[in-house]
Amino acid sequence: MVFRKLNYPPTLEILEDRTVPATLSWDPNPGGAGFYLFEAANPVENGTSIAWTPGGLVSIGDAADMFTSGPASVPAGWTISEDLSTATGPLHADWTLTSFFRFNLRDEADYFDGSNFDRILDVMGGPGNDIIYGGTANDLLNGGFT
Ligand SMILES: [Ca+2]
Repeated sequence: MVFRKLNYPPTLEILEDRTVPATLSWDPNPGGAGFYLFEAANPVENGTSIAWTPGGLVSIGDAADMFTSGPASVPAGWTISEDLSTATGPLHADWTLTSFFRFNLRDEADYFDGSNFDRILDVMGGPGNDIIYGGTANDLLNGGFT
């Protein structure tokens, strides 16, 4: 075995932050009801809420799980607040009575409040000691699994 001396000093390369911000997207779900999908980042203790704005738009807030700004993180027609904590927009043009909002909160002890919302919620808490409040519609709430 031959060992060679390095011609350069070893260095440590700092990699970019691997935390993926939250995203919101519309899934047309061919053959079924279309739905919005909120995907939380890992590992984040979410404090997520959904409600109507006085102007009739849907507002999804999460101070812990920031949205990135830009067209890739929210559907067309939606906007993100300046502090990146809230996404606001209309129901999709293809929204039906059986359409819903799906939230994947993923790991950690998350908090979700949908108590001021009247459309179907499908909330998956994921691992962690989650607290989930549904709204007035026929929601599907899943406290989590490991
Ligand atoms: Ca969780």
